[in-house]
Amino acid sequence: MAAWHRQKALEHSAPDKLPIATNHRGITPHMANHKIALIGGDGIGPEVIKEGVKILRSIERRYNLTFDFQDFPWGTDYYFKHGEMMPPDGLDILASFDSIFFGAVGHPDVQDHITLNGLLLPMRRGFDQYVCQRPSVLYPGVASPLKGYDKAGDIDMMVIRENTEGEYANVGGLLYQGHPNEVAVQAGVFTRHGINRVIRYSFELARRRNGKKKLASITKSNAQGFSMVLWDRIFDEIKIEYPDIETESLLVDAACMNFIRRPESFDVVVASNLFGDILTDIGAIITGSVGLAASGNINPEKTYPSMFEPVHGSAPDITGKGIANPIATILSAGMMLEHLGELEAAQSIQDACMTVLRDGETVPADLGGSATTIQIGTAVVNALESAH
Ligand code: GGG
Repeated sequence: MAAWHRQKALEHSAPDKLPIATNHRGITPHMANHKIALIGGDGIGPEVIKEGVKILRSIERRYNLTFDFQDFPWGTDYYFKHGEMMPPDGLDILASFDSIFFGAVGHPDVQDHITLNGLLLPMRRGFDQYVCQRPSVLYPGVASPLKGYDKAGDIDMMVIRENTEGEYANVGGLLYQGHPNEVAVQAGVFTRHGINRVIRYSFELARRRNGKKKLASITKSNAQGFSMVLWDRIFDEIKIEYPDIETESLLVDAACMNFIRRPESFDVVVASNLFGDILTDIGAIITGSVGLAASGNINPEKTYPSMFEPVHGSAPDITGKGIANPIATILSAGMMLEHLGELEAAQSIQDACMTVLRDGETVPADLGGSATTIQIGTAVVNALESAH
């Protein structure tokens, strides 16, 4: 494995590295057992989660840990039967788990705001997962569509998306619905508390990451003269405490151009909920495919379970064809183990994915190959097992 990657692999989630496995219930078991809620969700979600579980079962055989998985059939099929995406006590049920391993939401027959607000966003908000951490890394054996970026690590950034408020706050309403004078009001909610904590988290990450010691803050404060001016002001206040971190503040349109024009100049990037979502799609495509983009929705204090999911959605166009790339989900499982304090096991998942990508024998459809979802999962298990 390339040296850059070994250095980088374990820097994703917990602000304080935990040498011993712990969970948000404060339990530090002798032989760690982690209670994991599985929500495959919609479309290709269940297909990729199945491969993630396959890798985690292999981890159990190699490390001193076990997983108690419990499957929850929530999502749009549940909505068709019950009129809601999950039961009313869904979050209470999930609260007793150490982590949530999630696939995707979205169905062609239901408006996306219903599925998103019925399942994914309640978890992010209800469990105060205010950090959405999304690596955008050019992995070995993967081609970037950008000219001149051809070596592993040529692009290597971590985007931190504020995950509980901002443009996703779901505050607003409709007036005179269906009439010619219909009005929609959608408010963005930006609090000093919310901005402060996600920016601080990002500075801390920039400080401990083996990167360029840089943090870029992305807003649109020329047009959003209240909320994003507050964000810029808080960023300027906090940066004084981190003289070792080089900073830049960019408008989101410039940031989009620069992700393509000079992606190597970014290290850690912090942005609002919506801007972080858009920027990480660019980050995914310049590093090969959204099929490789992992993410963690993190409650850093571990008061509640965190949730790990691929960046991609339910992909109805390829659902059931068995060709979805499960690597984003498998890498998300690695981020989950890191958050749970299982650092060695997390590293081995990361290493196994890199081996498969570098070897180039089992290539998923989104990277130009013809390997099936199951074949890719099996290749990662084989890589993991042959490394031990
Ligand atoms: N696995 C991610 C997923 O299902 N995404 C669906 C989606 O629409 N997400 C919107 C968002 O994360 O903002």
